[in-house]
Amino acid sequence: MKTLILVLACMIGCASVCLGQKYEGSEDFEGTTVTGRVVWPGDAPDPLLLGASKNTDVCCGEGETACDKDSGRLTVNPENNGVKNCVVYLARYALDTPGKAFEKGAEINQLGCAYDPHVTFVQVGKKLVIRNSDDILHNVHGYLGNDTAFNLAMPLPAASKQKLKKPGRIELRCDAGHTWMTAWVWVIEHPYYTTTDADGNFSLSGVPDGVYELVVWHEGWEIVDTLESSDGKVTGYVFSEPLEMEPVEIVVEAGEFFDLPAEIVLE
Ligand SMILES: [Cu+2]
Repeated sequence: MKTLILVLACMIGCASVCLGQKYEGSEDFEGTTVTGRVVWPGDAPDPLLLGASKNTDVCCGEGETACDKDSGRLTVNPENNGVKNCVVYLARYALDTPGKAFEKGAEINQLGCAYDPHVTFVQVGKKLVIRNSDDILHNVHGYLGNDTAFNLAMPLPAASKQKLKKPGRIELRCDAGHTWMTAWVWVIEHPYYTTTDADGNFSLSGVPDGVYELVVWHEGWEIVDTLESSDGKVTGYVFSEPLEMEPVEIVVEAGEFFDLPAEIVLE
């Protein structure tokens, strides 16, 4: 009997996944705006800079032979300790809960040998446009875990469109020797995802009434290993694992705003 109950519970639990449940929002849905802030504990650290020595005319500046590039992997505001580019989202959102409208393609640009934006979101099945605005070869390699989601050589100023069908976090790296270039594309199934701004603030609009687990995620910012070729050239970095914080339970009830009562400390 216990087994039967367990099986039934599992069947109900996975029904949305098994049936290919899709989120459907509506234009006239209002909901509540959830706001909050993510801060760094203690003194603000410097950004993680990585050395650049390839295509330096474009990547560093005309006539330069080397420079340090901001990896974008850790950006803490020294004035207020706000942490930029944390991903804040409602975990385990039931996709059959009606909410705000959701049509989300995305675009990433490669300019000056950096990805812009550093973190972005694209809806499952929608288009991700990747541009190369530099007049040199970039090779965008997207990793979904250990798997390759796409791998695009982009030799000239050009654009490519990708339709991403699998939800998850894709890490971008440049396979054209630009070891400092990394970024993240989250392929998402509902609209309740956002990033923190330069002051660490975030805002999730149009949230329906309900009890949610709000999760803060930050990519790994420490260098665990440096990969080198036989002649001592840096060929890549292994970064520390992303930090996914304990979920914060929030209860959203009808109202225009819900401000988290305390700052979330990234630790
Ligand atoms: Cu590149």
